[in-house]
Amino acid sequence: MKKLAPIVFSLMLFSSTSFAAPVPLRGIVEGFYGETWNFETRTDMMNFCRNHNLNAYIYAPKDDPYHRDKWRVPYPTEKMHELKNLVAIAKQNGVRFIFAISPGKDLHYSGNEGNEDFKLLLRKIDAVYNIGVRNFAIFFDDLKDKNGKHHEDGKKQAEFLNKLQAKLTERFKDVENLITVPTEYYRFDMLNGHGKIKDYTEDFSKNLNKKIIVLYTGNGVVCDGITDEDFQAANKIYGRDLGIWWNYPVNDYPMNPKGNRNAKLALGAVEKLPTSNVPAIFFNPMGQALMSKIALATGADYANAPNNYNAENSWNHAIDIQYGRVADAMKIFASHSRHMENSWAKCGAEDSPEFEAAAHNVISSARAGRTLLSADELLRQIDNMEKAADILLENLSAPYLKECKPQLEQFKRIAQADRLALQSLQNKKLDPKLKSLREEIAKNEPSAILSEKVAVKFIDDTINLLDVKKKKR
Ligand code: 14T
Repeated sequence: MKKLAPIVFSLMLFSSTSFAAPVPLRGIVEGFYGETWNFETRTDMMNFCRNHNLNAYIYAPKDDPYHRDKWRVPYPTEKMHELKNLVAIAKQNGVRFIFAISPGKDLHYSGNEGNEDFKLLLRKIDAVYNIGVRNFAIFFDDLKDKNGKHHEDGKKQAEFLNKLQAKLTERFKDVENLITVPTEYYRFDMLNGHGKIKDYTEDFSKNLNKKIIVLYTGNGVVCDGITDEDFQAANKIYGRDLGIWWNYPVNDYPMNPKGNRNAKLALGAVEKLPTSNVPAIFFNPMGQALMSKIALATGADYANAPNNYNAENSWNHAIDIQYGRVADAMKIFASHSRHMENSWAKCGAEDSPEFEAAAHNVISSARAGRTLLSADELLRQIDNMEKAADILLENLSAPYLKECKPQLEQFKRIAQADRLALQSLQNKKLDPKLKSLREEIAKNEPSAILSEKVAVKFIDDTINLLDVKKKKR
């Protein structure tokens, strides 16, 4: 028995994962706008990658001036030294450190200026090669003007990358193939109004060396999953299997006209990703690194076995592992902070479907003037929400609170307002404190958003239903 157990165990493991090969290149792309991660955070993330069997990290912070705006300028000595340490730490953790440059804003492709720029880019790459980097990426994303137009030439970009690829293989025997993001990097931007492939994408995809890995973000920039059909359609446009740059849990875009960047935490699982043939996937995280780890751990589960991935199980497991004795509280909080949606973005599971269901019953029975349906169930949830907020505010360590305190405090206000709303519906009379509490919530919305279409909506629905002044008009 003692000898058999490991065999049986490995057979079980094998049979449950045999149809799901891992995504070959899988990891994190530090590719968000706003304050870049610091050395300690990046070090911690390398360790996280090892623990979750992620094998790549792309260095592409939009607000590192030497990555994008000042791409021609060499890194200052101190920065170089820090990068060198980081590259070594990545290596120790079995993580490829992929260094990205975004030169598209003002890169010249031809003539003397083109030759000069090519040299400057090589100089920049050389310096990073010398500190141990063996993987490079060139990104051409976000080059649109105010009118949403770009002026890029796909053929010139592709030829530039081909030339760079050739130069790197000739010069260094140990450099891996280039990775790129085109200027039209989501499927609906690769097509014109009639579904025809646009010139830029046609030229770029046709001319680009097939060895170069191309990343895209799905049908949109931040989109509600990539079905296998969507994925095949995008691959067909490109004549190769595309890698994925997945924009979840990134939260660097405002969630409403008044909201700041980073106001809503994306604490859900990654979901709705293709089940096979993905050559590479990189998850773009939040500036809030610790809070990103729930989604990133689920992303690692996906990338290690795309075909066996279960978002719900993975999400529960990730929170259990990361939050220990406060895991139950975290699950309640996180379930109200998963769905990212604004006028152009949509990603992540709906916020608390349990609350939504109970609140729907309460509101519709109240509107019909009947005895409230599901009132006990809703009250139970509201109690748990307020308790969860208190438990987390009291027990999370300082680094965690630094990333989520405004949202936890907002969550507590929302729960308290939900309680007043439910009481008001039961008394068929608006509690005067409810409106001031709602205003307090609104005051904090620029910096803390969650459950806006669920637990906050219940407050608004209640006020709309019971506010006599509003009704009489
Ligand atoms: F490179 C790309 F694949 C990509 O996603 N680029 C940016 C990325 O750096 C950013 O973190 C992400 C989420 O905001 O989306 C891209 O940036 C955009 C794109 C837009 F169309 C930001 C705002 C937009 F309206």
